[in-house]
Amino acid sequence: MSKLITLGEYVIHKQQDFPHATGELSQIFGAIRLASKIVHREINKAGLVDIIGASGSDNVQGEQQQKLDVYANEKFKAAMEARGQICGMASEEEDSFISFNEGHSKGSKYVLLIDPLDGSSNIDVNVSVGTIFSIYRRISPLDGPVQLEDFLQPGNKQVAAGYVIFGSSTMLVYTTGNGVHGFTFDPSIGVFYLSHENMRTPEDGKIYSINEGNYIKFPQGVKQYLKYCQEMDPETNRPYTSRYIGSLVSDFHRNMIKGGIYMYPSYANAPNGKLRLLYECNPLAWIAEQSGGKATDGRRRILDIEPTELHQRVPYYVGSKNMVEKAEEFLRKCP
Ligand code: AHM
Ligand code: MG
Repeated sequence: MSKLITLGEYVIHKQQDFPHATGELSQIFGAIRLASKIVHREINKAGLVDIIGASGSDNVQGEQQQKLDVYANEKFKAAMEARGQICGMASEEEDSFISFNEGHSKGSKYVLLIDPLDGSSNIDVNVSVGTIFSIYRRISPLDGPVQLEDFLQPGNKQVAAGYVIFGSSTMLVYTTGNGVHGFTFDPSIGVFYLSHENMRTPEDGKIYSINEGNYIKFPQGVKQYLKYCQEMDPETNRPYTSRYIGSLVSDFHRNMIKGGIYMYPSYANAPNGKLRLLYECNPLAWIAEQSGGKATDGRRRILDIEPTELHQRVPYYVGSKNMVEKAEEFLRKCP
């Protein structure tokens, strides 16, 4: 019989795995859990109430925000600020980082980086979206204000990372460096249950995910890798299957479970691609590695890239180890 364990219980139980176990991680997860439930509720009634549609304001990347982006950002911010374990937060929806360095957050050791609602343009058409988060230990002195350098740390310094997928069911998946664990939300009682302990991704896969509409602009190596994916070779299970939702968390989650590669390469007028290193690529790269997969920018390990700015973008290849290595091979030959 399966055991009934909640996310809250599991995090407390696993607290000893956390490098600096003082109970703070479970409180931070408490905040993430609460905000996720609120966002879940809002997303699920998006078709019923007049909340969907562009809010009219642009984010720092010049893209139109949906109302639920703003809503999710506000809820995560409020939940974090109320706890006091996070001294600052950087969000894809904010121009610069926010400091909570007042009152009970003064002297707290962690910063949060978050994409509060990734793929939000999908909400209007009832397609899955996700929240992606990442937690670092601050490096500036605890008695001073939180600094930009606290947020510009390479992904290999993350102490926790995860995502929430708002799909046919809502799931929260996280790692603290001891495997990847998934929890499924039961909305009737408001609880995340442990449903996927120690998630592993297959070393080989059959799915490739990329926006092929940009084909003409892709680097030569990517074009050749795509041709490789589409060629017939029963020995290597090719041709592969093409699947692209256009919602990173959903594409990533499916590929992690089934085996596959997600790619967002550089292209003609976007030398660094589209995805953001700090809010999207690093947390998912760590989860990929922790589940046995790989994440690179085509040459370098994503987690070793030293960030220089908050909203930095990076080409992204993530998923099953052998598939990512094969794509890299094509990129090396033909950058
Ligand atoms: P967003 O953060 O503005 O939502 O953009 C990120 C999203 C990802 O979820 C998705 O994989 C990608 O953008 C899709 O981009 P495109 O439409 O160019 O394929
Ligand atoms: Mg995003």
